[in-house]
Amino acid sequence: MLTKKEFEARLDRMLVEQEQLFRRPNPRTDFYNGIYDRYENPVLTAAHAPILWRYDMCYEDNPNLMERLGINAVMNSGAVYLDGKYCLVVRVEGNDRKSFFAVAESTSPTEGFRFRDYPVILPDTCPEETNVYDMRLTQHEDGWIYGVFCSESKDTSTNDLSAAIAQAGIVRTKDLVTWERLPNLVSKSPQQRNVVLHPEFVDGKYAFYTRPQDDFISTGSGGGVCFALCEDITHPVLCTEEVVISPRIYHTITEVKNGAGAVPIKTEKGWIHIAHGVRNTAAGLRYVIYVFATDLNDPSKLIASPSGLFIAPQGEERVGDVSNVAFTNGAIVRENGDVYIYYASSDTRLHVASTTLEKLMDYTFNTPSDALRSADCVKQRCELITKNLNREKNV
Ligand code: M1P
Repeated sequence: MLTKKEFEARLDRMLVEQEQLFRRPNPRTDFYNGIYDRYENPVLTAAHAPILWRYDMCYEDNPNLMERLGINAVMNSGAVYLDGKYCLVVRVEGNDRKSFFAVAESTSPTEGFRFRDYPVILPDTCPEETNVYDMRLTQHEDGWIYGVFCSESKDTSTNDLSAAIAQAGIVRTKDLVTWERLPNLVSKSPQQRNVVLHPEFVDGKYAFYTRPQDDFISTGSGGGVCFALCEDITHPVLCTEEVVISPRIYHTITEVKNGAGAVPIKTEKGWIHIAHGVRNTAAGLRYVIYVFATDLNDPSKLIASPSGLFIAPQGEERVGDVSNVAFTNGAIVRENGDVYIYYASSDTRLHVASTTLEKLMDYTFNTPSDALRSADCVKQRCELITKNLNREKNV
């Protein structure tokens, strides 16, 4: 047991060390691909979870200063710029495996994020809901900020203890403080995850990007990221068929599954989507981030599909609770064209990559599409090589 003096000294030291972590600068790395920049440190980790969330600070009740409610991971985060701050609604996972949402904010897009004192208190309207995660934040033209997230419940129709059902939960807020819960999205699919609300009305209706799936893990007959409309968000039932806009394709980065990520970004050439794709390997599933674009006037129409992956986990990012995962569900676009993509690595920590609208558009609309066969990919690469060799001759 610690003496009271030792207890106070240890607590002070933990608070000082955490303050140093909050203030740690986060310079750009030397990584270069001309598309985006990477940063030296994650923007949030489990160590950023406030001490007051984890420790009982009362000497009489906790004389060993034990961590009572540990935090296991801090990851997939929705993102909005609000009242001069970069605001992240982060998936925080306790040592008990349950996830919850918490707002972390900073005046800088790449460092200095701190959690608010309390997690988000979602209205508890679904007694069967066991777990919530991966909120996408949409600043909708109707004036609300919507949060669409995965609401997970036990599948009681089977004896399989691990069987679960994923649905799209919906909340809305004006300030990220008070949240109104709406009913879960109703679609024809038995399960839904990675659902995103489009920021504008389409044909006067709300528009959702969905990811139908037959099973909790496997998408089965689900063909990829879909698009569908909904008349009334307070009674959210899809009123059109879910049409596939970014398909799963054999021997590509989306073969096993894919899912919408950040809210699509409006550009003069089309809506840019930053999503995730999953393939299988001998070492398990590999999640990478990819990009596609849809038509400005018809967001259900795919107009650009740059080949392959946009962000893959690198170095330490490759290791964590679920290794080999890069996953995004939030990006912030500033008025000056700066773009910040918040992505998690290996279901463990949260990072940022930065680019600009100009670069993102160049990448999206000028990167060749996947030629789908080795022979055709070689042809594609040879054309590039020939072009470059001719350039050298011409210089
Ligand atoms: O573990 C990787 C990711 O797995 C899920 O994504 P998907 O539904 O596409 O398989 C999500 O649960 C996500 O939270 C997680 O990061």
